[in-house]
Amino acid sequence: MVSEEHPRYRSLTIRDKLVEGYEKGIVSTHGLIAHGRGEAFDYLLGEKTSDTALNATKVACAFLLTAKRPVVSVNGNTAALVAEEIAELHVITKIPVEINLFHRSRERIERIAHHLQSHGLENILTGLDFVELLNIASQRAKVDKRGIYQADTVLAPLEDGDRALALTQLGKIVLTVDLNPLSRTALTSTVTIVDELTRAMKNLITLAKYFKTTGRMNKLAMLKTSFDNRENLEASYKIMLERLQSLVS
Ligand code: PTJ
Repeated sequence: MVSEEHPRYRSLTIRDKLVEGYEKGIVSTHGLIAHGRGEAFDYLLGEKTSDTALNATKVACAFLLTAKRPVVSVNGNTAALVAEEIAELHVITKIPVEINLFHRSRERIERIAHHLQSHGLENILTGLDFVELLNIASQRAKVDKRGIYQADTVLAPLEDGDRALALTQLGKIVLTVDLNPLSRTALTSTVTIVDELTRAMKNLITLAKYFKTTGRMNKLAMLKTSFDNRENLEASYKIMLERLQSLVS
């Protein structure tokens, strides 16, 4: 157990969650490596949510709440880190949740489904009844017939570049959370939240609750049209560069 007094308590707690997920067969070995890459970028962000990221989260929330057929796509890392938040978002928005894996196996799908169920999530789309999308060269091509296949908007945190591109080519709105503003996923998605997943999901939930309960849904259309993903990415990149410069000067 890490002490709360430890200066890197939050970061170490997140690592603990991933390791636990790995030991339960939810997170892939590759997922641990992917997290390490994310951590390096988060270090440059100062391990906090920037205004730029919060703005992107607002816009992603606008797309999710105004979509006709939205879906949340969950992989191993996402299930391990934010199962509780995924379940809470589902309670607030009723958006279906689909398991979609890069390193796909029936066993991992079942373990992730069980993990999500243990956080209260029901009616999970497992992707076992799937359609194979032709423009994706990985196991991620297998999408649930009732989920991503029919969706107009997909929230896919920690996505890989191929699928982000393929989904946008199919005319879908792709919303992602990725700490690396230079990744192909970040560059090809409709909205990229450059923030750590656990922070981004908490903000997304707060915003979804706000828009749902205050009846400010009329603001959502404007949020969507005034957003430029490239500009937002450049702003995140600049925050990281400035922090690097301040560390070396
Ligand atoms: O569970 P599976 O089989 O579907 O596999 C999931 C992984 C994450 C292994 C797979 O999607 C993958 O290989 O992803 P990539 O291509 O490594 O991309 C992951 C991206 O997420 C990288 O750009 C990381 O910087 C970023 N990232 C990692 N951890 C976090 C993160 N972004 C936000 N929050 C994090 N905690």
